[in-house]
Amino acid sequence: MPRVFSGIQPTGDPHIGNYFGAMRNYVRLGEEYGKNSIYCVVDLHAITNPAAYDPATLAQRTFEMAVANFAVGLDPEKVIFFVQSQVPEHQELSWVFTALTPVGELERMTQYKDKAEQLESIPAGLLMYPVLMAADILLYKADTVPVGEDQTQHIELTREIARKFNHAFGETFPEPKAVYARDALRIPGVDGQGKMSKSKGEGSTIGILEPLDSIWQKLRVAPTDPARVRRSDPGDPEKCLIGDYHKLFSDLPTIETVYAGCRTAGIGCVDCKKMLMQGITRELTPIQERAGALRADPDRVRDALATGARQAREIARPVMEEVREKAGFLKL
Ligand code: AQP
Repeated sequence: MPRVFSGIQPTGDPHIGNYFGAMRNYVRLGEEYGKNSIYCVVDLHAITNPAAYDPATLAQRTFEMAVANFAVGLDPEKVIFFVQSQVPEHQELSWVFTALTPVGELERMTQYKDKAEQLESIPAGLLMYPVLMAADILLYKADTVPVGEDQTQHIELTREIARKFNHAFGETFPEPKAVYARDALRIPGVDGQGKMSKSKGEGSTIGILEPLDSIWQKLRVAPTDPARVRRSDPGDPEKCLIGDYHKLFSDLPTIETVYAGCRTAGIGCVDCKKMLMQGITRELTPIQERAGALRADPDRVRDALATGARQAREIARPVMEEVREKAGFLKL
């Protein structure tokens, strides 16, 4: 049976990019593979980006990320869900992998280059991020990794690290494959500045737990097709953020209505945004209600995370023992 692994960073409030790009696949695969689907809040990754890391908020964000995942439908009784730093084998395996990974390959990673160029002093952890990610996945010998398209290069490196380890020490790890949500490969930020991303700040994101009036304020000023200068100008919904979001939140008749209306200038951008807001409200309201109930019972969330970490370690420990033995460490 396939084994699924994925992680999500507690670098801010989870957004609709995370939701459609990854979290919904966690739920789908969780229903299919039960305890063979393993998910974690990757807090050790979150500290590698100084722009997004604040020790004063890390624990709360980690908790909130767990709440969000449970609220969208992940059932911690059915899957394994935990916090990365609670399973120290992630770091141990990561260190073994650093010994196999050329620095040049890490420096070629697009995400590293994008982040590094914004920093004056680059933490080594930022460079090592994909090595830790490879350890996250391979520690569970996972072969299936639900992620957004932005992680493609990192998954490719994970496959390479698995190959290198197997070649050096004997067949141990599978070469995992990414699984994408085909309709949500890379959801654009509501500011119109590239990929929606937590670490870019709230101006980029529509949070799945964000109050609906705050979401509306962002949509109201969100850029649309620049060709529509006046209400009477026709536009191209394929070149418009709001058109992209409709495909995620609206039913087919609504999508057809707003797409045709945009092309003929029969519908204005504000009305189009209002119709989108109806779809967003329909999708997010039940999730936000479930999150409210979970927040009201924090011990239940903490207990679920503690159980998840125990279950994860039961898988991780023997794999790490196998790695130690194959890599030649002294056994006492
Ligand atoms: N915009 C997106 N569209 C589709 N999928 C996305 N993912 C993230 N953004 C989009 C996928 O969500 C999962 C969790 O990724 P993450 O925690 O790295 O999310 P993020 O918002 O991208 O977080 P950060 O902190 O801002 O990270 P950086 O700056 O590194 O991107 C992943 O499967 C991701 O692909």
